[in-house]
Order: sequence, then C-alpha cells, then structure tokens
Amino acid sequence: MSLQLISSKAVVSRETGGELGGALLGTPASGALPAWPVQRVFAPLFGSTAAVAHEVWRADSPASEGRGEDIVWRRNAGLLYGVIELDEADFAGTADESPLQSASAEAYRRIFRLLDSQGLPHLWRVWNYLAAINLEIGGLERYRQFNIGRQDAFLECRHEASGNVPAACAIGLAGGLLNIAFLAGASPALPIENPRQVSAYDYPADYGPRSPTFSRANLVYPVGQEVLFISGTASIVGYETVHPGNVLGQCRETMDNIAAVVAEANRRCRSAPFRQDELSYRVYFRHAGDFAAIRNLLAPLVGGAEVIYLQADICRRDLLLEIEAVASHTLGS
Ligand code: 3EB
Repeated sequence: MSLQLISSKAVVSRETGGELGGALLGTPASGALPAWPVQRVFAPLFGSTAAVAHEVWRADSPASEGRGEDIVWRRNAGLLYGVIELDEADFAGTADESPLQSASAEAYRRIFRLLDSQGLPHLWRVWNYLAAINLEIGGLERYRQFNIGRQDAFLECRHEASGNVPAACAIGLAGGLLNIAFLAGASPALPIENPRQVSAYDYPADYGPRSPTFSRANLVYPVGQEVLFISGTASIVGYETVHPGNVLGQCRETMDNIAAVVAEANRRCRSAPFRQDELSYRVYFRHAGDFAAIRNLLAPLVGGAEVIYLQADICRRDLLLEIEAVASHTLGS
C-alpha cells in the first residue's frame, strides 16, 4: 500500500496508473484535466520551461472514488486524497461571521464528515489556498477569518485543535475559490513541532482571534513506509517574523527552521534519518523579482532535490517566502 509522490516540472503526459490525486501548479492557458482528483493552484510557476508542474500521489490499487458536496476524492484501503472547492459567494455570512469564515468552517466540516463516513479519520496533510489572503475586510485580515472558521470546524467535529493536528500550508492566490486538498489515512500521524518556534496553535492573540490549526510536520505511516510532511515554514522565530524586508535573511532562517524540524522528526523516526537534500520542496515567494536570489541561495542547500517555485502571497504581510517539503522512506519489516 505504498504512497509515492511523483513530482515533475512537466505537464502530465501519461497515466501511469494508481493515481490517488494530486496538484497541478501553474497558470496553463488551457489543457485537458486528469481523471484523478486534482487541486489546481493558479500561481505563476518559475524556474521551469513548462507552464505547469504536477505533484501526483500514487498508491497501490486505488479502490474507489466519489464526488459530492463539492469534494472529489479517491481512496484505497488505507489512504484518501480529496479536493474541496467552495465559492465564498454562496455563503451569506452574518454580522459576526464573514463569508470566508463560514465557507472555511463548512469546508472542514465536509472534510471531516467524508473521512468519518469512509472510516479514514486521520487528517495527515492539508493544502489550503484562498484569494487575497492579506486583504483586511470588516476589520479582520482574510487569513484570520479563515483561521476562525477552520478552528471552529475542528472543535465542532470533536477533533483536537492543538497537538495532534495536520501538517498544512495556507497560501494566497490572486483569485479563485477557497480550494483545499487533503490526504488522510487509517492510522494516526505523529505530530512534530519546532523547538525554535512557538507551536502555531499557541500563537498569541496579536496574530488573530484564533490560532492556526496545524503542526510543523507530521510523520505518517502508509504500510511499509514512513513519510515526513513538513508544513509551510517561514522566517518565524518564537512567534515573531524575523528579517522583515530581507528576503535572503528570511530564506536562510526558513531553511534553519526546516533543519530544526527535520532534526526533531529524526529523534522520532523509525527509518534512517531524513536529510535536507532528499526532500521535495515547494517554495512560495511574494515578489517575482526575488526568484533568482532565492534559487541561488537554496541551490547548495537542497542539493539535487526537486524544487517547485510559485509566486504567491504568504499569510503574514511581512513574510516574503514560505517553503514546504516532503520525503518518504521505506520501512524494513
Ligand atoms: C507560520 O509558520 C507561517 O495556517 O495552515 C504555515 C503553514 C503558515 C500553515 C496554516 C500557516 C499555515 O505561521 C504560516
């Protein structure tokens, strides 16, 4: 029941079988969509001659699939990948609840309902995308509105909102729907925190009325395998942004944070220690003009690893980039 990430800077050209689902990253003019559940991330792709990169999760014998309630999903015995897209315009909101907050809560409620009904209740990794993430509306930044809705749904659906929470990213795009992909499993994840950072679920109230619900990383266990998901990681030490206005300073600090998370994961991992040069990376950066400098700084740190670069907004105005990563090891019997 192995889970395999096929990451490539080429357009999906052939169906190889076993796809659970995955992401198409970039701004294609048009093009046929794959048959599997797909999260489309419309953000400019850099460092590639193709217009689109793909990240596809393959697993042994996907057994069933479904759609409904704006979710498309596919699963095998122990794994489920799904994508939900909601239009905020369909949510009225109230005096004390913005449409985005309502949509975010509803998206997570539907995800939890699906996972419960499919008997795969453990949310391992979530990819959150929303339009205009830094825009302040009604006195509250949209990322903070999203955080309220997300946490409400965790608590309402009797999932802990701290401790055992999924690895995640939350990224801003120019437009589009609230778009959330998720990978869930039959077995619980082992959450990993970063000793250099306050856990996001414990951020003080200056960062919003509700804390973000994610862990710094998760170790998860498809049969015979150990997968490390490192959440979106940024230039934050403690709970504060460091190196504001300095993209290279932020890039170095972010890689120091990833190194700390990897070290923490290695204290708990069952396979060989994970190394920074074996991870597959996704780098989101705010300003197109920063791309070359970021790539040059990262090149010696990531070795030959796959890196996908996307221009997008980060969830704090003073953050200039965010980096996430994943790696997989086989487990001996
Ligand atoms: C941070 O460390 C940067 O809200 O799901 C990173 C990863 C960030 C996930 C989320 C936010 C999220 O706070 C932002």
